[in-house]
Amino acid sequence: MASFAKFWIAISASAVFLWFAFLASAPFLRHVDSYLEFLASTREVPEITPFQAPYRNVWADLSQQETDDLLGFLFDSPELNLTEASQATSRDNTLMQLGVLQPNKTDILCYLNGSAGLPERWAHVVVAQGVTEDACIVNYMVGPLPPNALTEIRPLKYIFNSGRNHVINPVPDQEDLLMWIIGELQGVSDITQKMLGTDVFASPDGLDIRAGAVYIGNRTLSAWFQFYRQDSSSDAGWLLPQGLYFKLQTATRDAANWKISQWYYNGLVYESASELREALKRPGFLLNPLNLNGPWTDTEDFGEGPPGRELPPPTMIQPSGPRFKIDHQQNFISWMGFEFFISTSQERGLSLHNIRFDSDTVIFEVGLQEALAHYAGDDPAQGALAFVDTLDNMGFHMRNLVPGYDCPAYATYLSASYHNGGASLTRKNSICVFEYTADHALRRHTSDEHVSISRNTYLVVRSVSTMGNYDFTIEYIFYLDGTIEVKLRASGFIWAAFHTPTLESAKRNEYGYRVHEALATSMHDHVLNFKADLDVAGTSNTFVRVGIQPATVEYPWDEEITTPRNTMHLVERAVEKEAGINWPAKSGEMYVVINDNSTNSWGEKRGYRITPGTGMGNPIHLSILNSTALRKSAEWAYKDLWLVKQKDTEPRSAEPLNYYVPQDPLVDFAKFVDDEDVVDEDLVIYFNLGSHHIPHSGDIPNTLMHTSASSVMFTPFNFHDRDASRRRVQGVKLELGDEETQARYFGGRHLEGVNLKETDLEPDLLKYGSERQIARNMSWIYNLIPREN
Ligand SMILES: *[C@@H]1O[C@H](CO)[C@@H](O)[C@H](O)[C@H]1NC(C)=O
Ligand SMILES: *[C@@H]1O[C@H](CO)[C@@H](O)[C@H](O)[C@H]1NC(C)=O
Ligand SMILES: *[C@@H]1O[C@H](CO)[C@@H](O)[C@H](O)[C@H]1NC(C)=O
Ligand SMILES: *[C@@H]1O[C@H](CO)[C@@H](O)[C@H](O)[C@H]1NC(C)=O
Ligand SMILES: *[C@@H]1O[C@H](CO)[C@@H](O)[C@H](O)[C@H]1NC(C)=O
Ligand SMILES: *[C@@H]1O[C@H](CO)[C@@H](O)[C@H](O)[C@H]1NC(C)=O
Ligand SMILES: *[C@@H]1O[C@H](CO)[C@@H](O)[C@H](O)[C@H]1NC(C)=O
Ligand SMILES: [Cu+2]
Repeated sequence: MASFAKFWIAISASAVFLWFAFLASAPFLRHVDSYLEFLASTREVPEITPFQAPYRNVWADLSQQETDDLLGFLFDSPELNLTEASQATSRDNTLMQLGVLQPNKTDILCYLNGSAGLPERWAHVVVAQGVTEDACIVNYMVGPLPPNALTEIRPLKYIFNSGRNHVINPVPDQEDLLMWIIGELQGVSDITQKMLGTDVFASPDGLDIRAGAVYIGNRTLSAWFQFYRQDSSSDAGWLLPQGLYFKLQTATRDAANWKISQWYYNGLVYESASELREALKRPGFLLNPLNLNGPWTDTEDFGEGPPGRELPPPTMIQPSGPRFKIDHQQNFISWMGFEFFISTSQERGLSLHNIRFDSDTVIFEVGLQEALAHYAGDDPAQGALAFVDTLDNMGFHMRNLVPGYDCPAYATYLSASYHNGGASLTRKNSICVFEYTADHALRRHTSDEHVSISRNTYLVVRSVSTMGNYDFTIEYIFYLDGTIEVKLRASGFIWAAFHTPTLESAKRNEYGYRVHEALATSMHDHVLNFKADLDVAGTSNTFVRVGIQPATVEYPWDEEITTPRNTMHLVERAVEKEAGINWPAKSGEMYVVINDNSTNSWGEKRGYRITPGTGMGNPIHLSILNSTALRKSAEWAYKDLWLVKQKDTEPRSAEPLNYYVPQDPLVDFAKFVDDEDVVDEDLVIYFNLGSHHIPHSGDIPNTLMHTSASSVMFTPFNFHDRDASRRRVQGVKLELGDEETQARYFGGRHLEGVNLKETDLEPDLLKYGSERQIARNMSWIYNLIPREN
């Protein structure tokens, strides 16, 4: 095995990661890479008067103390029979991950209205069970958190409508399997040399393998793999697929039952390596061009550009510090009448809780549930790819944000900590919070006497999850009128396809476009599911569709016209049963969640409208019907939004481990929508963000964010007596007329106390060329650091 160990290192960390992005089960093999962070950016804003949340953050993930106490308890449990990750083999039981088990909403509401104390703290514990012959991944609930005489370990079932708390682990012995594959590929290096010009053992830029079509059966696994070039010179390995594929089949944990069964090249399937080898010897065997790396994959151009590129662009400043307040202990934020809590989960990233506006409840919980990318193509990789990214932990991969680029330099940066793979780790600066003033007004009006304009300033809470090739920027935006926007932007490297020029589908551009010598794009849908538990002025809500419809009406004042008047009107109807709903065609309807028992001063029911926001058109749902890859594991992907009744037993639409049991998922979202009444009920809206991504030459090297953005907005609708931004905006009213123009500022203005150096507004970039600046200590460190208390 010693020589294998060398190959193991030679095959590169990325090969290991990419493969396990699909088949992740051993956390120690997860993507702990050497991405760097900009420590110098840490910006703890000193609080002059400590700001305190009115309640405890009952949604917060486990603290270090809670984690330590819990670990002690778990490792003492004979039932779990855990082995420390550092000493474990795949035949032991190991702790995959730990996180808080969110308290039930019922208990939280009682705490918030004072009728009960703090909800009990429980943990959600995921164990990779390798001791038994049937390796499983098992979910437990453990609580009340130790130290507590009552702490117990229970199978966690109530949040899974399958009634099960475990899945069979399809690749329990990953390391053995990878070694085995490497051994097999060693035996065919003559083929890879001849067809791809190198082999998996070549250093530095040999071949990588990445899984495409994966079929998980009852203790069986079958997966097509594609060869990629490794890439030591840039980050662009994703753009270097090669045209050769092989199929791995395993049954049981015994290597005697593992085999490489088929090969695929140039549209043809070969039943074995020797069949392919024979074919290669035949005269006239067509070898396609190789897809080789070069400057074309570089994301940066450090060379010359158009005139002006070297000058500083405009930049925002925050002259008097943040205007929002944060309770850093409780992750509670208050800004301009908004109040909310933040929590992080290593699977799903950021969630916001108990969002109130001027003390009215608006959204009890909003957060990501799952991120799906579903591809199409006619090869065995692209043709069956479906990533569900919570499986590889969207929160854990919320990377360090770069001040001045990801968020304004003046933003407040927050960190998040997780327990994963036997260690407590902190992602520094993985969340940013800042105010920004848009380049356009929120409102304006000019008359003969006056012109009055209000600034559009909003608050952003942002994070970026980098899931292998792709970076998802997810943000929550708060506007001065009470609007809340959830926005997604995607960037990074596309998961590209090998361009096989002889195939008819390639000639027709059926799945994408040729973007380099031997590279094609492949169409895919990004569908990211979010939960929005709306509590519009309380929990008793109704979803109303307000149609904007043509009508023919006779009016008594219309005597001159002999036929009735063609016009339009509003037609309101409540949705009475749980349902999946698409955005209306031609924006012909408004969707409003109202509170039947709460009216404004004009007697109108108070509501919040749900509408596509500021992205590229309406957010999408999955184009594929009844996806073969997903089976029943992601039923939320098939409509734009869903309206269901809130239940403590249905806290999440998706579950990462669904990936392993697509036919019989732990959480089958379809079962949430079971015809229950939803009038005057506690409603939950699940909605999708995303896009049909049809990459073209402009996606090389990276996808751009302005065309990948999608958004949903929750905006007050008869919620107030008039526009609620009026009393919190800044603006100016100018008196017009013959006399000298007089300016009256409302909401404050920058007259005094703002002393900026010229260079604060326009930094002298020439300075950055000098030795002195280059010598500045930028303190780059690994982006994963041991958790601090
Ligand atoms: C506990 O796990 C070890 C391996 O880590 C195994 O040898 C032992 O049989 C297990 N004990 C029980 C009771 O399952
Ligand atoms: C939530 O409520 C369910 C019953 O609906 C119960 O089984 C479960 O233990 C509760 N969860 C927590 C964390 O208290
Ligand atoms: C507090 O909220 C709970 C859950 O909504 C409700 O059942 C209870 O009646 C409320 N109690 C008070 C005192 O408002
Ligand atoms: C899965 O296979 C095992 C034997 O390997 C068998 O005992 C079990 O019944 C099978 N389960 C299903 C659902 O087919
Ligand atoms: C809301 O109003 C309806 C009638 O409009 C009434 O039947 C119901 O009890 C009210 N609900 C609450 C929570 O006040
Ligand atoms: C989805 O596809 C599967 C497999 O082809 C089939 O068994 C099932 O009936 C289909 N379901 C629907 C709703 O079409
Ligand atoms: C740079 O800063 C880091 C942390 O602030 C410190 O540990 C390190 O020694 C510094 N390096 C130099 C060369 O000053
Ligand atoms: Cu994409």
